[in-house]
Amino acid sequence: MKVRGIASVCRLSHDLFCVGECQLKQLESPTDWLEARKIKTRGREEKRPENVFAGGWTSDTTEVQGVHVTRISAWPRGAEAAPVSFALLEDTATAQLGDGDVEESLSWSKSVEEKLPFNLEWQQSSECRWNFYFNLPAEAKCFGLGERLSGFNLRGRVHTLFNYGDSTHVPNFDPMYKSIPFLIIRHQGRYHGVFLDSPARQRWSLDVELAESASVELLSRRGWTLYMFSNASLPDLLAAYTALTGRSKLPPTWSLGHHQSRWSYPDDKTVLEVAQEFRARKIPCDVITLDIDYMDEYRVFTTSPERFPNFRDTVARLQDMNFRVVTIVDPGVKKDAKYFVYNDGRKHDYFCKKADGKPFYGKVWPGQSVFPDFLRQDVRLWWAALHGFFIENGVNGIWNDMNEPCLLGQGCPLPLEAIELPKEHHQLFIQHSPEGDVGHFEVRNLYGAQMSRATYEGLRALRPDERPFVLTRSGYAGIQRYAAVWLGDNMSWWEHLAISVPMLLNVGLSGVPFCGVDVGGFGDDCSPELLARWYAVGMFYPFFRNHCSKAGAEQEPWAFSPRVEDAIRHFVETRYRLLPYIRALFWEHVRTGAPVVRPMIWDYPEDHFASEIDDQFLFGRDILVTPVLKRGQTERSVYLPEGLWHPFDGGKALEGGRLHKVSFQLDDVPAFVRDGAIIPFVDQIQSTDEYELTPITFRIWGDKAIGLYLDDDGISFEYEEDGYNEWLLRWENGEFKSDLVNFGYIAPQREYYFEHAGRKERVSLSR
Ligand code: MIG
Repeated sequence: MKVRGIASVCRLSHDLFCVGECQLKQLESPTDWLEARKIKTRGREEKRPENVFAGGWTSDTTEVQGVHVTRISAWPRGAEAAPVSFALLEDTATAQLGDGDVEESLSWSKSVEEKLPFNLEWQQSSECRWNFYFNLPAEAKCFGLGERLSGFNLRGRVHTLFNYGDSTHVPNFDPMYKSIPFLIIRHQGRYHGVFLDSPARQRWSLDVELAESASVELLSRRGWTLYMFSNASLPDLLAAYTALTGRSKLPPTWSLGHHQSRWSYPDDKTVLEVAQEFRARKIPCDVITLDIDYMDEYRVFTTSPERFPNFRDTVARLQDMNFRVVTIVDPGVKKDAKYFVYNDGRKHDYFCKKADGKPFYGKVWPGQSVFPDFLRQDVRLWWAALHGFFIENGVNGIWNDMNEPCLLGQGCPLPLEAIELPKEHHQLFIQHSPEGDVGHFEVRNLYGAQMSRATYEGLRALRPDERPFVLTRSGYAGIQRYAAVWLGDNMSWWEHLAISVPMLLNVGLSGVPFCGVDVGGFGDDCSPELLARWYAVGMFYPFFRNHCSKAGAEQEPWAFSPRVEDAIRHFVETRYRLLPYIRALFWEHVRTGAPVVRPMIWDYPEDHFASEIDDQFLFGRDILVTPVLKRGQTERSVYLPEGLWHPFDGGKALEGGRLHKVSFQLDDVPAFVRDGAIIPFVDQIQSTDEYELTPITFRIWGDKAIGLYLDDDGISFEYEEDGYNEWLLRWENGEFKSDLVNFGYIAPQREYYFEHAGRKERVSLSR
């Protein structure tokens, strides 16, 4: 076997990229790139390429949250260390606007471990390519890796991590909007994690050849750091990973409500009508989202003088109806000599330039546009400050889109079959990393995350007493510190309803708790049945938003028949009634890094049968969601783990540890409650503005039960300074008891009740 030498490699990359960055060779998408790759690698699968590594490396270990972690950093010849990480809490490059984010430094001790778990080995096989190899025993399963268009177990295919936005999510579509290079391996009931911290393109091949082996190919001329977490329980592994990469703050309570969006409501009149419709029909809702058409010809930080002439007034009128407003902000800044953002950014040299020093222009909604270099602290500060525009107009939250960044009419900027990293001048543009200038592809996976970071830090500085709400499409490891995520342009297809479950499970296991997909589907036309069934799942998405593309048929909750509207109302109402429970789930994330939607193995690790299931999920410990995911289906088989499970909407409890055939009508909440749970329900409200004064009932399932009730102001950061209340709830011998755990928040008075088997009584919580 002949190993490709550096010279021929350069020729290959020259062939691929010599046409200039605007015409980079593009695949006829969707291409089965595996086929393409086989041609390029034929004869190479068997034997590893030669190791040309001549740089430096270190290895050390520590314990993070009780989990053993081995860290390896490597860098090529000529460099002095691996690049500064943007994923880690500790290192997060340069100064912060608000500190308090930085956890205590870990202490690492030098070690050269003989052998890493799964016999993990690494090498460098060309000046721009690193390889990692590890064993993947037949029985092992793989999870995590962020946003993957895949069932729960990621084995058996290749996963490319190179942020890319394409709206056709067909089954063989590979690189998605986000890249989170954290893989979880379940082996013999224990969990191991591999986190390869590099924002350059990675390709994880998870035993495609069925040879019990896996590999990662990283295309980079810089170094990297790899963390190997070994032999933990799944919750401990997440605690450790999120101790390194950070956790989400508690979201503002309003952001946990129901969001309504549309690309785009054309003008202020329509937006106000939609809002009024929610109130008139009594379908709870908290947020109206404004997509790109609220802007003045897609210029970011402006509003349309024709369609939203009194923007501040419109926002205020929505707020008078107890709505919040979230506006979209894209990274592309219109090239327009009369536009202040363009001029100001140009004056300060904030936009990315090509390798020859000339400005980089890319086509997005406003036409030719320039792109801020969000890796730079000064650029982030500038971008942060621009959000003063939204604050002045009363806008509540920001939605970051197109931040891979995505250029219109362009395919993936690095062809899928490329096995070399092109030279800087073929990497779209140059960015300024802490180590100096680098080609964009070296750091591409950071672009969206650093934009959302700028946004988050801007909102936090501009409105210090409020928890920011930022939603992003693109992201990298650690994105949970700055933003909630949605999974981009799905379709109004049953297949995309079904796949949302494993996709969100893997996003959650990648450290990002606040996630969802467009309810009803983004592209194509939704049907009445699909919309109702989608709401039945969506009410359990941590981020719960109905959103739809320009071309799609209307899919507001009332778009179809009264029957469908009634079903949806029931689901949305139930979502709102569960708010105290949902808030506690985010508390749990803050404390332990746990996701909000969890695979069944989270709580039933010994249950081998449960480890395969990805059409059901746990919504916290007490609720098992078992949705109907197929057209025309009214019955499905449900696997209940050990114990007794109560149908959510009432009825006879079922015994766990086996399969059941269960029927779910269009308006049934497809879920079960664990026997032994106490779940706080708030009385029906239409908006979270009514939350804090509304009575709460602790609903009890079973003869012996426990639960948790947490309260805080739902908006400020006081909870970080002890400004919250917490009770442990118990039900024993027909008696309800509450034990105060913490009291630091003076809450407005409200009434509390418990309810058990039809008996409802008022209670007062212990002080
Ligand atoms: O090129 O802003 O994924 O949610 O509605 C499409 C318009 C740009 C893509 C987002 C979608 C949004 C749309 N955007």
